[in-house]
Amino acid sequence: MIKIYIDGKWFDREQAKVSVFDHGLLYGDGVFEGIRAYNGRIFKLHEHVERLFGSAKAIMLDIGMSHEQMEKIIMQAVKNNNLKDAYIRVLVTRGFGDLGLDMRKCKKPTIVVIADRIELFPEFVYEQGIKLVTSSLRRTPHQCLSPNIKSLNYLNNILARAEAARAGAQEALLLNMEGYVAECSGDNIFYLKKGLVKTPPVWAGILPGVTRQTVIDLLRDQLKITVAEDLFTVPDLYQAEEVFVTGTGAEIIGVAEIDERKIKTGKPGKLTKDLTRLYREYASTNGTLVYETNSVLR
Ligand code: PXG
Repeated sequence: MIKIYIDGKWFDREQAKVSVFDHGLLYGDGVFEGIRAYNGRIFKLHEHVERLFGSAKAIMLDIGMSHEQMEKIIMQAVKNNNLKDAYIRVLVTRGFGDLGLDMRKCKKPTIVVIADRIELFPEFVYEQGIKLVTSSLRRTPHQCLSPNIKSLNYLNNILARAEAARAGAQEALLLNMEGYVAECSGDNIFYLKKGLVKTPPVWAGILPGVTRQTVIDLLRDQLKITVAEDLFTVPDLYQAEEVFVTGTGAEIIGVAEIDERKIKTGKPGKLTKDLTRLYREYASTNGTLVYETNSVLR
């Protein structure tokens, strides 16, 4: 069965391979996106493709096709696999080069699109919430590789996540170099206190999450709740009424505990639950339609 797109061709899972001389593998030199399809609709396709091209531009990587062409390939990847609900991973690496750092040796990028079944978090995660642990690692500052770029260099995040896992937590909380809360290893973070929701601003050193922006919009437009993009500290989170994380895979997950401090009752709060429901409704009805008629088999 045709499955995975690599540089204009479709490969079976086992045959989908890239060169060991690809700078994506040698140096993490590339960018990526994680996108979801709900019920035959790709959620926030334009936003993800926009961010992909923005990340590529920032690292001087010419993807060599238009946004529209990339969107078509992503849609085709979902179609070719007959998926309705899907997780889509798009990678653009610097491509095949030599063993040196010089990007000029890489003549064309490697483009990979994988559409797969989505591994959903079990429902109890949404019911019970997750534990966070403040990481000893800091989010890479703008002075280094900008955290605004979704690059293939994820080792900082992976090590932070491993540290959290060793402490029995599901996510790691990363601070910026100034000690303000930035985000989690693969999710953005929000909290509620006294009717006001806060999340760190993009300039604090975070990935501008597509889910983050969707949640900000839903809070403001649908729930009429004030959202401030503002700096805050870890104790602000300990003392919050509700804390939740957002991401393409996670959607909205409540935080039960941070560094062994229970958030209020230690269960996801009302706003978190309302948002999870609202977000799912929105995501399953608002994406780019993949199929002409929206009735396909999984
Ligand atoms: N921050 C970081 C550092 C991320 O990697 C998000 C926030 C949320 O962004 P979106 O656009 O998805 O709302 C991400 C998401 C995973 C996983 O398995 C998550 C991401 C990438 C790869 C894997 O949790 N990125």
